[in-house]
Amino acid sequence: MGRRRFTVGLIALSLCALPAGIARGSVISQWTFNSSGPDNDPTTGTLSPETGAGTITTVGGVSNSGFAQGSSSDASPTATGNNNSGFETQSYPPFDQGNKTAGIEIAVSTVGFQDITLSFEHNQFTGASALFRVQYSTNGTTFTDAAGYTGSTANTFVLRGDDFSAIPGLDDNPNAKFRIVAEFQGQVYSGLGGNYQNNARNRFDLVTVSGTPLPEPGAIGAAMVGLLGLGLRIRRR
Ligand SMILES: [Ca+2]
Ligand SMILES: [Ca+2]
Repeated sequence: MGRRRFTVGLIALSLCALPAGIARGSVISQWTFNSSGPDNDPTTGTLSPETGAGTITTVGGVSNSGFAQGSSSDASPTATGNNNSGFETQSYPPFDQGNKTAGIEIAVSTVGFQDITLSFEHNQFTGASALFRVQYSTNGTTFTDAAGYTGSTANTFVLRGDDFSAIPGLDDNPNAKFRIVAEFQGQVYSGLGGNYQNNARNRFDLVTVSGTPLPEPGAIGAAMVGLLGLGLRIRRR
């Protein structure tokens, strides 16, 4: 292959690859809760995201109960050894009060992304509310119900989440927030087993907000200039 043909081919290949790369969903922010400096101790962890930026806080009177063994699905390098943490919460309200108010809140700017998804692993302990509800907010203050789910097995991490690609208000939004809250349908306790215990724990791991990068005309132009420059450098060799 001649040098010029190689150069043109390289540029064409790169340009072809660009839209596919932009169309691929990617992680905006992810919490593994693992200590960033592995210490072989799951009871020490962090509420700082391992990837991206954002905050996780408890809401509705729920207490932060620290960190404990995380999900076996956590494949992060920081989970190696015995450093795989999950985030534990308790002190949920009585089942006839505070419906869909208590749980955790996740704030992540989705600026530059569309087709937002939230996924997480949830371990509901015996005595915890079986029902939980995902909620989202486009303004950071008012929340709208999204997917609900009912746990059936206590003390086991289960993958949960929702797809917000039909909610354009969450796209490219610095105020995007999500909540995962206990739901008491009809103010009746629906539990995983035994009696409701507001001190029953709910543990979370791998809280992940993903999206599809928005195509930026300026960035594509800059990429093209860069690729042309690369082609010229190769030609000069
Ligand atoms: Ca973890
Ligand atoms: Ca640790």
